[in-house]
Amino acid sequence: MVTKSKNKTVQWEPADIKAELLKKYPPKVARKRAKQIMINEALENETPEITANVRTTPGIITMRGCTYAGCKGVIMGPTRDIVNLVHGPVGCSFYAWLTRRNQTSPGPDGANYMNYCFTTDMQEQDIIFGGEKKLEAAIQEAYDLLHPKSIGVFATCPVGLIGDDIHTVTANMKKKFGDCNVFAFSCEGYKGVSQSAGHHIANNQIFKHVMGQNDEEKPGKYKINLLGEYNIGGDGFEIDRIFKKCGINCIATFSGNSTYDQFASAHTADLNLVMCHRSINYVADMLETKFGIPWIKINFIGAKATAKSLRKISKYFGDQELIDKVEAVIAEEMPAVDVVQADVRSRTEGKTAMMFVGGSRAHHYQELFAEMGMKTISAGYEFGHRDDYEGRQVIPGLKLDADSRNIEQLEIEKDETRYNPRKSSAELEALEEAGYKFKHYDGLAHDMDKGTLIIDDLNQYEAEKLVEIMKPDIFCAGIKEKFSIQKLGVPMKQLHSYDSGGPYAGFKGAVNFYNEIDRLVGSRVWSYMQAPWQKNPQLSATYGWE
Ligand code: CFM
Repeated sequence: MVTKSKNKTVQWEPADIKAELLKKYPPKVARKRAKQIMINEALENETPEITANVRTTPGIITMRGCTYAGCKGVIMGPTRDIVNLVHGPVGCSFYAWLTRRNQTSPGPDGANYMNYCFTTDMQEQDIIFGGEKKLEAAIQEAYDLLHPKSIGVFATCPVGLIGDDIHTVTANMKKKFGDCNVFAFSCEGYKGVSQSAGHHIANNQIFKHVMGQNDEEKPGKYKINLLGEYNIGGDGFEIDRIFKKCGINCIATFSGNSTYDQFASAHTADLNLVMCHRSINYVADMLETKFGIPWIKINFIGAKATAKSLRKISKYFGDQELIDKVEAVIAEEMPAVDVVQADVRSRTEGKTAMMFVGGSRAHHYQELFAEMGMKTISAGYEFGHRDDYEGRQVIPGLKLDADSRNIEQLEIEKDETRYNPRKSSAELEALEEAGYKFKHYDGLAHDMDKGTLIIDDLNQYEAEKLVEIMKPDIFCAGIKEKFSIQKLGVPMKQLHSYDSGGPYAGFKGAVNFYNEIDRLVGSRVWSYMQAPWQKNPQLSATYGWE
């Protein structure tokens, strides 16, 4: 394949690159990694299989985080009025506190505990004699100080190792208080192979302990929940702005800018929108089984994707008033987007991008780059599962290994009194016949070109190799990768934290993104990264084993 950008023509064959990435590994590791590096090719009507959601080989510097990070940081971090109490050493507590850029706007009650770091500060003596008493005292202290609606307790690795019974402690405290929902998460860092297990543990507990607690009808005609949107860099604020303009009522967001009451009322919505498929798709399934709420996949990253998603929502409700309103909003928002898009495109057209982010973003952001005329030549997830790569049709055939068995699968049944199908089966069928897709996600491979490289759980070594060989115009990942990539002379954009930028969702977000990427790929600063002695070495040497 040949990729062209303004100043260079790079020739590469995907199979050669794959071989080069694997060359340095011992044979056993190379065999395993080979299955996680997929050359995207259109087989007859199907996507080639990739190995995903498996343990990282020890010794490899993975980009992944731990299960506790996925539970405490990702899913529960953005909710402002549940006290997040970490049972564990202060390092784990502090690290997971405000390190992810989810924003919030405290409501009229002002309850916002996100600015506090709550921890039991476990010491050696607690590890030896047990930490349950200390945990009980910490819950009591948080309750006395703040009188929150709810307290969530998070287990770090030592808690699981010594066997503290956090669920009994929290159940007792809940009973004692009477007006505070106290519950716990067994989300020890080692519990799964990545953050993904932590998402599942968090979502299961919210489903069991909070959802369905408030039956009060919420006002509004078009009631939705937004699942898998975490308000990073204010993305959720932009999406909320658009919803409000269209007259769409968001009952609960999981979990950007959310509150306890939103979760408790989520079962009163009439449609679930799934944004980040990886972190929450099973919750949409559970809400459908228990309460009868259908779900669709949407994406608000990219202006076109936003318009498409809004049209999907209005089509579901089928009300002409909403359909017209959505069209009017799109017509009003798009011109400003188009102006900036046309301008930056004159400079960004034909440039190349790589993106390796935890889950959905490595897929969603390809839309924004495509709007700028940029091509994604390689992408992958830190912890996506096969369905995130290949599409949901592979789910029934997924093999359950020991690690996935470790994560509780809830058996959900229809709620006896509150199950209420939002559409009759005839209505659902009519929509499907008109091309509407429920519970549908094609995955990342489907949207990538033939010959691109899709790599699961990319590591530090492979990232550098890939950049050296393919020389993309921009590389997107996280803080751990940022500086090593910049040192290779390639601009780097963080797609987890947005490098303090954002929002990038919705219409206004798209404009922000175009402008920032334009500046990054157009900057010459990274070409000055080579020090004089690297260009003209006066001494050269090799290692003894080379
Ligand atoms: Fe979903 Fe996320 Fe992502 Fe994710 Fe994450 Fe994130 Fe992410 Mo960082 S929930 S999978 S666990 S879209 S924190 S907001 S950016 S790795 S790609």
